[in-house]
Amino acid sequence: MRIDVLTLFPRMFEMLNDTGIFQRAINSGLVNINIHNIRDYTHDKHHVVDDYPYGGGAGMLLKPEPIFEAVEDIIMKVNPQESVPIILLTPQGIPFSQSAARRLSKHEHLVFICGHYEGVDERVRQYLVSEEISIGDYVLTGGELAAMVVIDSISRLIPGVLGSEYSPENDSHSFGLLEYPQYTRPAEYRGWSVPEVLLSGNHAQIAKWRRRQAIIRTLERRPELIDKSSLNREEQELIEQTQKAETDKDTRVE
Ligand code: 6GU
Repeated sequence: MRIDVLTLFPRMFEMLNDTGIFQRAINSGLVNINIHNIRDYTHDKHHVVDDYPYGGGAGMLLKPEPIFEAVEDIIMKVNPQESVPIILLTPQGIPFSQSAARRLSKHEHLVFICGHYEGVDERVRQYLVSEEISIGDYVLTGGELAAMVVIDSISRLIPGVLGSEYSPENDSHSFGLLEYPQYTRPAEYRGWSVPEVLLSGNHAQIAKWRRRQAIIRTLERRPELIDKSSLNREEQELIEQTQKAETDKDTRVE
């Protein structure tokens, strides 16, 4: 996969080159990340990238010309025929999700534009960008950290990046539930024991326990995720029982 990032702060992306998964992704040649400074696509002496909003108001906006020229330059050099997602990182975007990560991980080329200041000229959104992504309902100073979050989650889904011993199928969110609790040695630590079933060697029982724990955890922390997963009848009953137990607890007179 080739990833191009347009930013006013290229140095923020230096950490991608010398950390964990990324080093592996980059060294293996599976992911090729190119960082471009938007300022390099200006033509004036002072390399101006922003300007005042028409109609007045606080803050500055990113000008359209350097962004259009940077994206066009990248696309023309790489493969003018291919349709490449041009992604703007902005708090106004569609909330990012594991399913969006899976969809984007199937592309051979992605372009990310990191928004800054108070925003970007609307024509960038209308005539250049193919989708807008937000990483959550809070405001960051710029799109750079968001771009790194999105790039990390996409890269780890590319076959080979995580190594063969790891498979992303069991990750939280990948089947619509949070991940079940996990334990490693020792079997007892400070008097806290690992659940008996995990030591039993009974794989069917273990799988059942894990599924149950994943459901309970999701119900407690992220009940809105539950509808999205496909549950069998036994699991539906488990949810009803758990919800009933919660209701009984809430209404009990102490
Ligand atoms: Cl993508 N950008 C900015 N500036 N703030 C955000 C965001 C993106 N996602 C959540 N907050």
